[in-house]
Amino acid sequence: MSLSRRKLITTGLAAAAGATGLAAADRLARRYGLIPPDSAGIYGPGETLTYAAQRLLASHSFAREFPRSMISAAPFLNETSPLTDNFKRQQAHGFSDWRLTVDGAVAHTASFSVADLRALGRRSQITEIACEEGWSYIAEWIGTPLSAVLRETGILPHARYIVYFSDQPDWWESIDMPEALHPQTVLAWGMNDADLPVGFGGPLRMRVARQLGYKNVKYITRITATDSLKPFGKGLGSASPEAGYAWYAGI
Ligand SMILES: Nc1nc2c(c(=O)[nH]1)N[C@H]1C(S)=C(S)[C@@H](COP(=O)(O)O)O[C@H]1N2
Ligand SMILES: [Mo]
Repeated sequence: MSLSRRKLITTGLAAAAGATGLAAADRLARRYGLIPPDSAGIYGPGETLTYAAQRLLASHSFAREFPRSMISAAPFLNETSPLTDNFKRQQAHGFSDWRLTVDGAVAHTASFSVADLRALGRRSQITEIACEEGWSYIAEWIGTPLSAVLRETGILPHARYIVYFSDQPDWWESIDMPEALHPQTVLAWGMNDADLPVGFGGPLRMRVARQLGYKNVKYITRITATDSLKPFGKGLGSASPEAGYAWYAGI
């Protein structure tokens, strides 16, 4: 989309929201296919406006990267749900049996060990992760770009979202293809020049640098490409809208 066209639509969205309310913005966003999967609830029109405006204005933007001197000394260890028995078994084997399954709208289903992923590609970036509850920290994340994994499996033209699942059954999220293919979206296996600690999601964590903490699911075991989020959970795109948080959590 050209910049002038993007500007026109964005201006239209803002004007529509101001003049006739969010419903008009919603109709406009709908016409351009900028509808997030959680658009039907009470906050739906607001979510649509945020997502549509962000996608039009900032789809080529990068999360801020920091100098090494700004890495947080002792980042707060967020409490997570209990680790499963399966996880503890794998941990006892140094995660050598950990597998990431990639399936759905891909040219061929595949399964990767963490070593396989390391061999596929590496990106390191110093970024800030922020929880919706207010705290944040800066760390270096090292991982394989999700785009490199999807290049390996091939991705079918109708794929619109990547859904990703944790070994912790309550944790799953999804992102759209622009976010999935963004260079700062990585499957992280390292942090601050060491293996990613279990407390921070090791052995494998989705690091979506441009979105809030909860999109950064820990203990990733499966990703699936899909044209629709309706079949997953309550059909709202991820666990977060089911709990009252926005599916699109851009920062
Ligand atoms: N599997 C799993 N992933 C998760 C969580 C969790 O409890 N389990 N918490 C999420 C939330 S709400 C935040 S803010 C970040 C916290 O990341 P941190 O522990 O690196 O600070 O992880 C996210 N990913
Ligand atoms: Mo969070």
